[in-house]
Amino acid sequence: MTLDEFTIYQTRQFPNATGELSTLLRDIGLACKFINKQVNKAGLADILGAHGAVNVQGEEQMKLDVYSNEVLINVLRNSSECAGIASEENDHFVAFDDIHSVNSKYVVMFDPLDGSSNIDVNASIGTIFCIYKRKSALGQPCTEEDFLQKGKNLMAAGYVIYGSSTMLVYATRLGVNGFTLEPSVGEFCLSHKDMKCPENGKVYSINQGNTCKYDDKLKSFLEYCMEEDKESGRPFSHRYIGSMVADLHRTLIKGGLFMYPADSKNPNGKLRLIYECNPMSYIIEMAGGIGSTGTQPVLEVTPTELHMRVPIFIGSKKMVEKALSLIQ
Ligand code: AHM
Ligand code: MG
Repeated sequence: MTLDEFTIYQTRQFPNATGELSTLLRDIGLACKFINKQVNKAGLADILGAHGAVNVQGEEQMKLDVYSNEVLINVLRNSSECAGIASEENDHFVAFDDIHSVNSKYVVMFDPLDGSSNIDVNASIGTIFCIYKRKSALGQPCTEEDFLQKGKNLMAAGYVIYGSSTMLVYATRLGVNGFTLEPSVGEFCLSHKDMKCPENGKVYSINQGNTCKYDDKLKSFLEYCMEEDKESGRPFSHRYIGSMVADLHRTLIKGGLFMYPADSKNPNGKLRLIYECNPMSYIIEMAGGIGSTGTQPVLEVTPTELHMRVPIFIGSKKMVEKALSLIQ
């Protein structure tokens, strides 16, 4: 079943559903297929002309994250279902002001190419996105309040991982499903139905090089992760790719705990609430896991500005609960 067929099948279960969300998901999937094509060619940049160079048409070649941002914006601008976007790459949100867009119900937020520093070493990277129903009145361009909503209001969230294969994983209240790109026909096909994050896990994921900047409670939780305990299977394994999509894709499938905490230099951590933490928390929570800032559920945080950052502890329910009990 393709992504399109699956979303239409889901829509049919609800007599009042209009299919607008399905259309949006298809458009995001389309943009990600363009991005995927460029990501696959990334290693050829030096052969085809380094980024920043001028190509045969005389156009300057764009860096991949800038390219990904533009593709998503252009595809969504042409979508009949998107009133506006906010992107990690842009300082401000973009309200589409054509006649179709001002009457569209949804706004989309995204991080077009998360973990882009990993491109140079051929490690997995990803696109993260989420969709809200706008709060402002239809018929007008969308406004900032449409983007500053709590994560718990999300209609859908997802990511695309550009890895050994390319996969789109998306969540709605009906559950989480994964689609693998079949490159020869260019379709995302259902490969991981009704994904669940294992209740427990044995892998913790954090930039442990920052330990000197962590507070004592977090340091003692990390010591707990490294202590021997046969019953719980500790010491746990430590895995950290430095690409949130890749680290959380593993966590969703195999279980585990991913953390980007506050530290003495960054009191709110590094990761952005509306482009990274909210969508990932929504996906993990719809799969049965937990996403927390350490003091409250990520999905309960009221965003005060578009690029706000929050600390995050996310993954298997039992591992997050254990971490919270030791750090709070
Ligand atoms: P980016 O949005 O600039 O790519 O940064 C986000 C990335 C995440 O994918 C990853 O979890 C984190 O930054 C890694 O940061 P660090 O290198 O500080 O561990
Ligand atoms: Mg990012």
